[in-house]
Amino acid sequence: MPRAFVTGITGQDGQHLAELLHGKGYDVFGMVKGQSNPRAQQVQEEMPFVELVSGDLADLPSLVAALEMSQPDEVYNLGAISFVALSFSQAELTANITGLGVLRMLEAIRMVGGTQNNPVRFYQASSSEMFGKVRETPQTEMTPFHPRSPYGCAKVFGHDIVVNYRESYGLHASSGILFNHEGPRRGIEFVTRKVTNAVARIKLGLQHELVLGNLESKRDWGYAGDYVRAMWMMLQQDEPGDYVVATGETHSIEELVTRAFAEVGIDNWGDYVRQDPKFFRPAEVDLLIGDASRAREQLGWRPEVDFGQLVKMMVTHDLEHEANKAGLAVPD
Ligand code: GDR
Repeated sequence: MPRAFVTGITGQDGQHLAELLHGKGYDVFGMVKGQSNPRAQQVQEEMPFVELVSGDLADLPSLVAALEMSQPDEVYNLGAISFVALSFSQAELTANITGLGVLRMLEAIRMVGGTQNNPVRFYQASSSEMFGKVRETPQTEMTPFHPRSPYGCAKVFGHDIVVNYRESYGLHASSGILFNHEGPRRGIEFVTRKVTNAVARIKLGLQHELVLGNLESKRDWGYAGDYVRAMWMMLQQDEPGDYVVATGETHSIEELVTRAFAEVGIDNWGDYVRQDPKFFRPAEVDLLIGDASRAREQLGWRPEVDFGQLVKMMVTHDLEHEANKAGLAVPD
């Protein structure tokens, strides 16, 4: 059985990836940090097949020990401080975990490394946030980076160090430059889930207002379940490389809000939505649209869920979830 080691197992992508790998017959090891981490317990209940291993991206010896224990064929580094807004107030922590954490993971792989005939393969979760103030549209693997947040800067370092270790030490190390990817497992702090959850609660009469930041910003949103497939595909290639993973479509926050409310039959969404400058960011990225031609042609990857299906999936999930929690019937 192949063995995979995943950091960020408690996050949205970690869970989707663990399910995918388990379905393919992998032994899945998930790294969790801290003492009695409540999210670790949740992962264990929802995905009992995952073997949890303790470790922290801030602590190289713990990464070495985790790899020695799990002896993986593939390592997926999904762990990060991933909320862009938070990175402005915790910039140093973000640089340490999201940036230097990648370097530590690569060093741990060099130390433990697998066998010469079967070296460990590495996946790094790079991000469209690296493009920031975009130099061209749509963005490809060749588009220069101009990050607009401490998070984006840390991801650029992570991306560059993967390229450097690949070129310096011949590691099978690949990066997926993933554009926004969402789903019912998305954290409530991200705009899609914040919106779909609020829409469900407003429909159920549990909430009366949705307070947002910039309604004009635009994103290329896909479904997380589709995107983890691309991660796995990258590590099955003979040669490592970098791939943009995106839908090639962009939508504004306003369009997202309109669609989500329409799903529950509310057209006058303006009556429920208020903007508050506290949700605006000190700097915003420009128009993000990804060109995933390379992933399509070399990996044979294609997204299966489009924007409309994604919003519907998330609203439907949140309606059921919130109704169950409150002991209410799910509206038709
Ligand atoms: P993003 O995701 O920063 O693109 O990073 P997020 O959903 O947080 O923001 C998307 C856009 O929505 C605007 N916005 C709001 N955002 C939040 N969170 N809350 C609000 O109330 C709100 N109102 C408007 C933001 O200004 C922004 O323009 C995500 C993360 O998953 C990263 O880790 C990942 O690398 C990138 O996607 C690709």
